[in-house]
Amino acid sequence: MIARTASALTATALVLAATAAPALAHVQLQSSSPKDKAKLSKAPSSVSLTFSGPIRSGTLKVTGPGGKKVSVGNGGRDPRLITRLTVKLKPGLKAGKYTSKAKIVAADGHKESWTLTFTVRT
Ligand SMILES: [Cu+2]
Repeated sequence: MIARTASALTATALVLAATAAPALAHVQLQSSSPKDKAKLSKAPSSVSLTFSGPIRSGTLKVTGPGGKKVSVGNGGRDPRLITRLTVKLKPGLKAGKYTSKAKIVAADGHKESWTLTFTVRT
């Protein structure tokens, strides 16, 4: 009985491992707020990137006109959502182009990075 259960579990584990393998490929960026290359009439108060899978950790830095850093701290994984990286922005962003640089360590241990932009028109 125990042996049968064990082999059934092993078979299940093998099937799960085989089907899970593609899902464990590098995480993809699924969405972001603001969207990449967005043109906004109102300055956002935060930037977040949502991935196709869980992340272990990450940093998110946003710079604006003149290369000035406008994000508060280094950002990090959203405490409420393990697939999201987020950072708050300083209030009152001026008009101009902003660049968000994200670096993450995915749950599979792989390091990935993304660069997105948005423009504030005020
Ligand atoms: Cu990976």
